[in-house]
Amino acid sequence: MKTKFLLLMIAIAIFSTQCKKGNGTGNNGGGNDNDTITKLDPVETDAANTNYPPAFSGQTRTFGIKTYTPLKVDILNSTLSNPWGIAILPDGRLLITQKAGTMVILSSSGVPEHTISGLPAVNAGGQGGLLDVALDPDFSNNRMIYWTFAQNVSGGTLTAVAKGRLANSETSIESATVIYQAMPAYNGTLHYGGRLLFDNQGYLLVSTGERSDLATRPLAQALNNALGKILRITKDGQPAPGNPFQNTTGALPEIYSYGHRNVQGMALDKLRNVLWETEFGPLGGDEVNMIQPNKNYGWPVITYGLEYSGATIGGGITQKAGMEQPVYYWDPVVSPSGMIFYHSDYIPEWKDNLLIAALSGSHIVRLRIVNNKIAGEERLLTGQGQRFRAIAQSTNGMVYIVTDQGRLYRITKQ
Ligand SMILES: [Ca+2]
Repeated sequence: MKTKFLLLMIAIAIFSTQCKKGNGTGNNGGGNDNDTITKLDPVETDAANTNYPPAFSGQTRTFGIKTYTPLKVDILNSTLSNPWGIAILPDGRLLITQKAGTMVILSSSGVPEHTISGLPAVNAGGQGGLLDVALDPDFSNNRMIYWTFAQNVSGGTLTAVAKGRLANSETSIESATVIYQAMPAYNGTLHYGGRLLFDNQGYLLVSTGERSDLATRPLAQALNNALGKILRITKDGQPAPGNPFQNTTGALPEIYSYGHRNVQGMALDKLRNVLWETEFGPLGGDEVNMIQPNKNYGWPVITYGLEYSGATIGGGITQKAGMEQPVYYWDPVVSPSGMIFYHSDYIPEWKDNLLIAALSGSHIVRLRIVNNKIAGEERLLTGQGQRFRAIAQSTNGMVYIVTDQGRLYRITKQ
């Protein structure tokens, strides 16, 4: 009898372990054969713009998922002016960039405290302006911050990276210095990319765009320029050690990956050291990519989108040897902007998921990841009528979001 009881307990223990594995919320690494999540209808119900077939099952319009944790959504502030990027200070307050060229500091409950002006001049036309901001990994000691912006230079504009020290008064940046310029300049105000974050080695990852026009598009495929790339640089703007093309003749040594259109979302899965990226497609074909150094992400040779006229792009192909497939794509587009890889246990259902701020989609995308594929999509904050621009997570797992209309949202648990 005792033996039977013991065996039963062991069986329960094993079953319990298996269930935990099967319910893995993110699980980039291990297997996940017991996928017990409730699979709903795909969230997208509108007609696609193209009839391109996906490269694999689940690459677009995966099944829908739902968050069951009761959430509380607060609008903490409605007076921001075209906010673009968010960094959360070590004390939980928010440092937010505004497109026209200022930063603001708000309390963790959204009360404005300081406005920071006097930054190097930005070109705020079109999609330009003051873009993203990132804190130095050693910010608590050195108060250094890094930001991206559209800069006027000879020959047009470009995506630039600057750094400086946040003054103790929190009303200015001391010793502001431009550390990197993504060349060549171009006379236009579209597709600057501009997302900025630190990798696990303490180097800056910077995204750029290909400046949109037919004339500049092919530069995304060439390694002799910084357009349509993800770049990896030191805090002084130099190519980071270990970059993939540092020994390639004619290639810029700061290039990390290439063949991108307009990358406005980057997020690091710090635990597994995986870089996730979103980029805007044309008519259809917004992408989520898992970025590996030296890889070619295809634009403008392969794409799941069309020209806005409806014409095909390039040869009208979606796959080519030597070019990476997006992990996921949207048609019609949602305009994916800022993104986080949600690390916290605070909202357990979201752990190891991607949360993406969608502009034209007017919602927050939640993507569940299983074995480096997307397995489940949810739309959050629908019906708000907002263009969601940037998203950040506090160390305790609360989520902050800003919109083009000037709102600051916070998501907590009820
Ligand atoms: Ca691509």
